[in-house]
Amino acid sequence: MTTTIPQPPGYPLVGNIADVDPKDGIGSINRLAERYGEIFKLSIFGSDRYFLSSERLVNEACDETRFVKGINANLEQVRNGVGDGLFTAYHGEHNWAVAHRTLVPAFGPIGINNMYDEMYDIATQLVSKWARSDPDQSIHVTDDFTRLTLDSIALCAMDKRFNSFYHDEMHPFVDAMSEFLVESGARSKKTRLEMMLNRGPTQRYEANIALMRSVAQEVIDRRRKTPSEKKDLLNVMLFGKDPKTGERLSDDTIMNNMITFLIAGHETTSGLLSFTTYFLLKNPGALQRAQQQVDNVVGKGPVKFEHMSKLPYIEAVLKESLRLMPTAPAFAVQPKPGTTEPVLLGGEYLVSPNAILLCWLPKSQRDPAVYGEDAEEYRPERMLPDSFAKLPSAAWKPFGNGARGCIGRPFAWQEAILALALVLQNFNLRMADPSYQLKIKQTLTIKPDNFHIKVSLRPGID
Ligand code: MNH
Repeated sequence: MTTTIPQPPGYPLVGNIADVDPKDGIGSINRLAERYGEIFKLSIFGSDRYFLSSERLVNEACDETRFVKGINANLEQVRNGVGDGLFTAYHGEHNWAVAHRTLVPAFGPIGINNMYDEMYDIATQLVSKWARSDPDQSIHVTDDFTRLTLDSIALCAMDKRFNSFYHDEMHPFVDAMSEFLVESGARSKKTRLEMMLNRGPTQRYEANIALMRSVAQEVIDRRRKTPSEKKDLLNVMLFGKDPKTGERLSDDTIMNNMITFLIAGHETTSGLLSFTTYFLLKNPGALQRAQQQVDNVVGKGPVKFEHMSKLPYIEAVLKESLRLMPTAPAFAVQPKPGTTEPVLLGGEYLVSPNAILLCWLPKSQRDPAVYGEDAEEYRPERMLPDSFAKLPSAAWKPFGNGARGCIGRPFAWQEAILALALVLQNFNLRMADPSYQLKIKQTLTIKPDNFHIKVSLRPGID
């Protein structure tokens, strides 16, 4: 006996398109999950996607012997700019495997340790900017964290300084990149006819792609002309070899991955730091405990690489933020190639062999069966090492799964711990508007919308 998978009624041809509010995709899916339960189906223009909202179903979808990464309509469009880069490569694509094997060591412990000084350089730019702000000045938290994460990845990945803290306007690359991402999302919902009739957005889209690629090409050319000893990601890509096949990466692949790192490497971490700031201000007990730990472990001196592994409460605070607000809210899988029969999920649901399954983290990471009555509450204690280790394996998946999980996780983690430790060491924080109600800004990722704080230097810090 199988259970019918619920689906909202919808319309002929376009299917369930009206069930997702383009301005509030996350809210729409959450409400559908609340109404229909741990799995429901949406059909849009004839393609089916199933949303999984319980830990047990996500856990099954994470079985790499049965499911592989799915490239959904949105990622399919992102390929227009970054091709078979790591993030957008199809399962089994040769260039993915070559780039993955070549780059994995660069993102390992030694690689990330090597990047510490540059991350620190950028993080102190944020601290200096805030230190100079008037105590009554409102700081747009997300903008400054975006400056931080973008400048860090650009410096560490390819020795390029965007110097975002010195400009009100972002570098042209950044605008091109955000417009490219927004339009990729929009295109995934347009028909071919619409795109043909209205060429304007497509022309702009192509111009943005060209701009990103020319900035990347310049960086590559400059490095070829003036080689450096730096062990950054660019050198690894230019001179490294696939340990298995001995192949080198082509310029095209290098460009695809450089842009991929800039895209994948900044919005998500900026959102993480922004939500964490929000949650700490809403939970003064957690804020106090986090600041206390920084004071005890780091004191008033410089934050050093050695401190990174000695701040478990800071890590718990970050993990709990990613549980409630996973900044990449979903990842997609599909039955592995060659599957021809419907697939049984959870022992009761049948999904089609070409189905896209979306692991819907805003719900699966709040599954009351795992997190209990207070699943909706921000409680970093549950993320301290002992309790974290006891969570079922799919309870916390903000970095995706398995071979196609986030390669940048150690990078993001070091960057976030460092930035948060520096901020807490130096500042007391408060909401600019104490009645601020959390609103979410959605692009490919999520961030708090219009969230401002005020800061004051802590006594004894100058
Ligand atoms: Mn990241 C894949 C989340 C930071 C580069 N990242 C993924 C996936 C998730 C994810 C989820 C899996 C997507 C999928 O299955 O379709 N990433 C995050 C989060 C943060 C993050 C929540 C920060 C917080 N990511 C970073 C940083 C970088 C990066 C920083 C680069 C320096 N991520 C990647 C790349 C991939 C990826 C590259 C694709 C990996 C692969 O498929 O080989």
